Amino acid sequence: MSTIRKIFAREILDSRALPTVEVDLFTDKGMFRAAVPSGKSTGEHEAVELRDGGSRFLGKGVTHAVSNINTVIAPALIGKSIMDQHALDKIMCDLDGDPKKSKLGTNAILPVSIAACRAAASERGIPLYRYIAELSGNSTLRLPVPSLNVINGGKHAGNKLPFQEYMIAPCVASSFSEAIRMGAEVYGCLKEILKARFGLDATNVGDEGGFAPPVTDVMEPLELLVEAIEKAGHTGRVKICIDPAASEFYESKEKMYDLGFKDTTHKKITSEEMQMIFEQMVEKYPIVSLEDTFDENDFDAFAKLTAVMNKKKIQVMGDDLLVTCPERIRMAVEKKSCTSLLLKVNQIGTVSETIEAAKIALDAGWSVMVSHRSGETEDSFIADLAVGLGCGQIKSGAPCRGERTAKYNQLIRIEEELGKEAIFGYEAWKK
Ligand code: 2PG
Ligand code: MG
Repeated sequence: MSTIRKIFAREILDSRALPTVEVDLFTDKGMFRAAVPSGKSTGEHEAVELRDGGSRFLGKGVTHAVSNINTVIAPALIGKSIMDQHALDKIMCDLDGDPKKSKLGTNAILPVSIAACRAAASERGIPLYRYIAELSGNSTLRLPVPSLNVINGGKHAGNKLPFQEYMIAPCVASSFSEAIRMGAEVYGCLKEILKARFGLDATNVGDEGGFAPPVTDVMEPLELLVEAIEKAGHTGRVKICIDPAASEFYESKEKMYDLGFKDTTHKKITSEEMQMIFEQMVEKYPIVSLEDTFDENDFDAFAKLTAVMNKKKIQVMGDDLLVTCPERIRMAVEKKSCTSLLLKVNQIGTVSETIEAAKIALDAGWSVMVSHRSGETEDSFIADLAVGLGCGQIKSGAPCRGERTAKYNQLIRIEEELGKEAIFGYEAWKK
């Protein structure tokens, strides 16, 4: 049985020119590498990402997290069997001692956890997605429906659009590669529409590779998407998902949402008015998923929306609300706040806890969407994670920019490898 021989961490760059952590983990089978992503519209309750402060990298350095791996985690894990993911993750959680991982940092623990998972898959002689399926007790490997974020706003873009993500989901496709082709075609048509309407500047892209056109009205991107879907010839087959990331413009003192928060206009509305916007949106546009529609602490507002959307079979998804945290997911199940979990590995910090969070949601009859972060690396772990969990949904940004396509391209390879065994996630989505 192979044991961990060496662990070495270094500081590398993410897709926003900010430092992040990369780890090389060695066993008898060779070297296994992993890197961590980083969010911008982060949830208040997420596990802690350690940043150095000071002037280096404008305070964003990760040398403390790197040193925690090289001097604290590595000595504790060297010599341990690679085959017990749960035990390895537990050692790291115990070394930290804080459920939010504030001592070592989630950016120190997670890359080791992921690299160990890769090493174990290699030890077993099976692909990573199959090993993840084994770890999670899942027997159905499934290629996920991609949600491609093609119009960026909120904190991810330099335009005035308050809502963060407008995604296209090519649900009605026969395979993942067909879905990606359809998504890329809509993306190309959207680019032409934006260029004709607003000029070439409007085709600049935001953090997740989506366009950042000069629009302010939250409905306008939906019009543009419907037009682009039609132009590409995919009406009825490509649906829409949105993530307003509402906590980013919630004013807790006044209990109001400021749709003019990137502007000086300040257009403040109540939670009830937000709900009305979502109800109007789903009436008029082919929306299938609504994520983070309210403030991250307002379980009740989510529950009111869920009561309406569940009847229409539109998923209400918690991201900042749930932060991939078992306790918060259980609370949302009890309060009927959502019907879907957005699953982010670095919100919780280990592979074992990520799988546990997904299982709680799936056991409650919810759907699960595996997600990237707005700051990413070339690491494609989440592609294998989505297939291994068999959850049927993933979001990894636009079909543009290498750190986004790294995940989609890995899914194309997995689909090819699975051949006839490949199942596309649309069936799971419909349920
Ligand atoms: C989100 C994510 C990813 P961030 O809100 O869903 O798209 O953004 O990584 O900035 O939290
Ligand atoms: Mg979100």
